[in-house]
Amino acid sequence: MNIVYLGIGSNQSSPKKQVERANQSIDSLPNTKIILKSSLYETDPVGFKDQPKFINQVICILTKLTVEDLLKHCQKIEHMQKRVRTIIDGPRTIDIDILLYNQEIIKTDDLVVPHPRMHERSFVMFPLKEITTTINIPGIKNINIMVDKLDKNIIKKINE
Ligand code: PH2
Ligand code: MG
Ligand code: MG
Repeated sequence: MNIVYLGIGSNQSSPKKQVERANQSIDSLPNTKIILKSSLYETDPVGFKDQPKFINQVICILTKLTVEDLLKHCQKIEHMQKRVRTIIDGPRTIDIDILLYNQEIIKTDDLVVPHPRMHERSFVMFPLKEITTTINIPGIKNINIMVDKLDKNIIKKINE
């Protein structure tokens, strides 16, 4: 079994529903179960700013899928939820990113894990901290010090 953290985001076509739908699809993947879910967060757009706020969540899954197969399944779910790729960092119905795959460092043409910008992003690190107390990101030292410097004011936990 592999222990994997996924970052989920949406800012189009009822974002909360899109995130919930992605959760259901991920939980239905072969040999895969969601074991931990963060709350949903409403977050200010990072990068390209002139777009709606996002709903973000981090989940932890146990899976027998290889990282390559998991990536293909995530892309298929994005496709099913009608994600259209226009501008970099632009609006999307759903984005599913592999943040961590065990403690492995993976660099291929299609995939870089750990996700290279995860430790700089409030919309990833605060939901992640909600579900794990002992975060280790291979290649990143002093993660707690880094997270303490991230801006908490650009994300808001949503009460269900
Ligand atoms: N994803 C991006 C770029 N900017 N900003 C927020 N708040 N949430 C995201 O999920 C997000 C983003 C690229 O994947
Ligand atoms: Mg992303
Ligand atoms: Mg992505």
